[in-house]
Amino acid sequence: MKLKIGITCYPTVGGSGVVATELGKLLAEKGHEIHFITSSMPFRLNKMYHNIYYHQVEVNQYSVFQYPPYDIALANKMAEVAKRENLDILHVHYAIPHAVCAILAKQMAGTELKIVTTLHGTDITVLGYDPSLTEAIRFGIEKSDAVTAVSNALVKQTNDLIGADKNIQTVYNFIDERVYNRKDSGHLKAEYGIDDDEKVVIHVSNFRAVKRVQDVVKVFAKIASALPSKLLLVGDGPEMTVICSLVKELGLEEKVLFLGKQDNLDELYSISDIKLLLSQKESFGLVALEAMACGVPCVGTNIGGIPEVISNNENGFICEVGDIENISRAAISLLADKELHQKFSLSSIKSVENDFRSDKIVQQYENIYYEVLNLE
Ligand code: GMT
Repeated sequence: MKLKIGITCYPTVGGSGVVATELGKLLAEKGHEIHFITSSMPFRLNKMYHNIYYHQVEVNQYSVFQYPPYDIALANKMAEVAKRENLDILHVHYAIPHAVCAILAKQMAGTELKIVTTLHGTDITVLGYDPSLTEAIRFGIEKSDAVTAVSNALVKQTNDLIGADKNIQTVYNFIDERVYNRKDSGHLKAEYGIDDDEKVVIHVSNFRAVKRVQDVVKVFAKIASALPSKLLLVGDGPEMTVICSLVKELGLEEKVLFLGKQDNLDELYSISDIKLLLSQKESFGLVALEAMACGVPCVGTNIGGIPEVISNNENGFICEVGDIENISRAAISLLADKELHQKFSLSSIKSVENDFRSDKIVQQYENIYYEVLNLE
């Protein structure tokens, strides 16, 4: 049976926005009717689909309110769309504010709408500095009809911190394998002025402090003193100024390319030899999965969901957060050993195919929808 599904996410926020949008697209390709209810057009919604609709949440600034009422405007829009379009499911990404808004919307609409909430880790990160939101997160989780989290680590962390009376199931993130595969983009390497014999190290993030981009630069300094290499820094964010200073201080200006925000990451991964994801918090690490799908082995930190994505010594290396020496050693050993690199590269692609295939993950979400609707 084809369903009418509403999806709410932060459309421009990194991984969660990407996963929510890609899921909507793939569900639409399977014949479901998809209604994005978001504050702006999801940035990956870059193609026309006859069965994808976009409902913009408008938040007005009133002089009497100190803060614009985004949550109420969203709940109102959710209720309006749910009633008018007769939605079966509202799939929201983040417990706060989205699950809480969905619960309010359901009451406003007075329909049989079912709410599925996916946790991406941000709720838990928020809780780390603002425990005053615990009750709201618990409420959002407990009142949802089904709750998923993007890794086993996040399920555990949520249970430990929130202790909600709800079974939270892991549904891993996925990539669109039609986009993320290794391509021949050798010309790019030359265009960036990277020599054939130089190894390419890549890091992609929103440059928040939790991503520890300084560690990436420090590790790269060691790699560059051992092997001819270049570092591609992709993305932008609050740490950028500090990173630029560090690159200068370490005398790496000629070896580090600041590429800013980029869309066609598959092409950049296709000229890369290794990826560094050295975060101190990461509930999944979608960027690692994207790189692995393009045959780029990753070195990641031993936190959150990263070890569920990167298998230590099989398709990459897992090291402790901030352990610059060991991370550098692991990266250099991989870059210097052609055979090992080839083995890890193929194994990365295989792991994405086996465990994170889009059709498998989309089916898991569909099963959850049918289950809450009693349509099994
Ligand atoms: O990491 C960020 O800064 C963005 C954040 C988000 O909300 O998109 O990413 C979270 O969700 C992604 C998709 O599930 C995960 O791949 C990231 O690991 C997770 N980030 C953190 O847990 C810090």
